[in-house]
Amino acid sequence: MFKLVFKQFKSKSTSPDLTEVVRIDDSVVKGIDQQHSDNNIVQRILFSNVESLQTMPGIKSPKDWRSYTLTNHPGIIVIRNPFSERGRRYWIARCLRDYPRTPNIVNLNERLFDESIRSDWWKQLSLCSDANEFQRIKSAMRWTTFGYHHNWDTKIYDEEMQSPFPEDFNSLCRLFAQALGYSDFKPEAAIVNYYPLGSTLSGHTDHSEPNKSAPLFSFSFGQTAIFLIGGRTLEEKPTAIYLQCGDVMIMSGESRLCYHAVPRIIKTQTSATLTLINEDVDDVDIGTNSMDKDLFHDVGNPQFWEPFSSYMDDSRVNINVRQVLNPGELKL
Ligand SMILES: O=C(O)CCC(=O)C(=O)O
Repeated sequence: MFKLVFKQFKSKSTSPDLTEVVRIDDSVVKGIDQQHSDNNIVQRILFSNVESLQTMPGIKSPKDWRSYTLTNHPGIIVIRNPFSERGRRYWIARCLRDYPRTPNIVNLNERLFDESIRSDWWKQLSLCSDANEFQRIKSAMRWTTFGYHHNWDTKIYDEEMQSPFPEDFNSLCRLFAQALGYSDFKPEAAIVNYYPLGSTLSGHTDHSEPNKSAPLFSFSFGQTAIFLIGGRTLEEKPTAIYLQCGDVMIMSGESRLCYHAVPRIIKTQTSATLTLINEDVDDVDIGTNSMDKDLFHDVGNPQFWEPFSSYMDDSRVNINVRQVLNPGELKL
């Protein structure tokens, strides 16, 4: 059943029927829970400890977050875009410019791309003046990993295969983990997935982590994904939901080991290159979160932001974060 639904959404020859795709939107905010034909209900939830949370620049106040669960998929939580426009731009720029650099690992094949591209993809893309080569380099980037690197062949994490986990992103993950009551959550492995329009991610479960009970955090930016969340086997019919720019999805509890996939990316927005003037960035205290203050400032500048905006015009970026070690363990 999972594969059939995946195929229907993926199909290039027909437009998929989107009527059953769950849209988590403001009708729920007005107090009406959404009910879908398969009895899936989207319910708004409130976190109890938001008052005490120390938030970060670029994130809305936790008391204004809009968070939802799906009754048919216990453990799935979606926080609808808790980022400001500047915040979204900051994390997009980190994912494009910084995270695909050495010592992080990228998918780019050494037979097709030379070392300069594999060690600093965005820089080489920015320097490239040939339109065909630009497109080749741009569309080839599909993932980068940091922290513990997932070995896609053996599906095993290795103590020797790690690169530093960025401090700012560590702070971001911990903020959301704390909001959900997972104050001991340690972000230890991250995959940034790059999805040009037309790309997909097929059905899988994430079970390589020795720690399978810590939640998985997923941050989506750019164009909208149709995301399928199924059950523990491929027999169960998945639910399709939209993951939109800025959404934070958490796979916790029962859903942590469920099948999921991205069969389609839908273009829903044109990136804006407007100057951001509504936040006084110079007064923002970046220090405690180790954020890149210059970057946080620069993303408000249209010239600086233009290449990022242009990339996101036909792409989606997703950062997927896991805890690898069990509580109390210091290494694998
Ligand atoms: O792009 C997404 O939303 C899902 C990514 C994912 O499932 C993964 O990286 O394992």
